[in-house]
Amino acid sequence: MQRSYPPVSIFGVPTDIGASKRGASMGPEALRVAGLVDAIAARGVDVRDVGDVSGPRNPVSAPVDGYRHLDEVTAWNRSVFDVSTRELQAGRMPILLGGDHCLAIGSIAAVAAHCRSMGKQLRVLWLDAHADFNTHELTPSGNIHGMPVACLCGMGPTVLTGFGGITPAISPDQVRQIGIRSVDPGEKRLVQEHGLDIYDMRYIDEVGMRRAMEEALEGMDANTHLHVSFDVDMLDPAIAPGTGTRVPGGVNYREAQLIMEMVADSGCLGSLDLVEINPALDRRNATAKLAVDLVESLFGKSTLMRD
Ligand code: NNH
Ligand code: MN
Ligand code: MN
Ligand code: MN
Repeated sequence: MQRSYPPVSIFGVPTDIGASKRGASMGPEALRVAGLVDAIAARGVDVRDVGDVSGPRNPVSAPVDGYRHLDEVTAWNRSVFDVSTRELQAGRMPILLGGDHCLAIGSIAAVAAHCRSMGKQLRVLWLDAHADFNTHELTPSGNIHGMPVACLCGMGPTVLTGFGGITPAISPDQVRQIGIRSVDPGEKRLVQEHGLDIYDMRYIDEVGMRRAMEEALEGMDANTHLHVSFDVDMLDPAIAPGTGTRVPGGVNYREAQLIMEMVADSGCLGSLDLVEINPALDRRNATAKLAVDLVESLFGKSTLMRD
């Protein structure tokens, strides 16, 4: 089956404002240097790099009321929301090059608003070692990159929960999480309370990635917009060392390829975040190169058999 993809717009968001380790701000250039744009173009997709958005510098300050850098996180996400909305309205698929994962608040709020206006169903596939479901009361770090899913579900400061005009932007039943293996104690309770659909590493070990992904993609149809939010720390640190919060026991190379191939086969991919690549911690850009390989599979560079 030959799939066709809508035109794609890539934009960089060079900040590490939601993390406490510096360096994810260099992620967009690392992905460009690894050949992301040419790799997508080679799949026959109309792809344009629209450049970087700008925002405040990282003041490296301590958390206030459980939030580190709330004003700056808000400013960056406002820009992300605006660019994502502009590209979606132009009929293009936005690909966000982070940057840390707090930026998914703006990108997914934009996608959710767009889906509402188009009468589309939204499904969010959250690929991560972490659930990112902390609140300012529960967070052990104050880092807002540990809070985006909670903010999108309406639990967070009003400056971060209202981007699309409707709060909450999404509900927990639209989210599927894959690769999870580090959830903080308070966060764990909140995740259970809200019934978040989590395919953690234990589950993947037991049933295999194929079945986990079949379940995660279940119920989608031609009217579904699938947003993939890919935090590279989902991957095992042995193959993806360039990230700020490494957790052992992650997704291996073939499992990661299978995730992307199954998303490609769904035909529903509508938008993508590529976040948490930290070149300062990487080995010769290996993590960015791996992310580019995986994106090729997301755009259908899969097996010989199925094309
Ligand atoms: N759960 C931790 C926190 O909230 C770590 C979050 N770090 C991430 N999330 N990279 O994906 O501080
Ligand atoms: Mn994350
Ligand atoms: Mn993570
Ligand atoms: Mn409160």
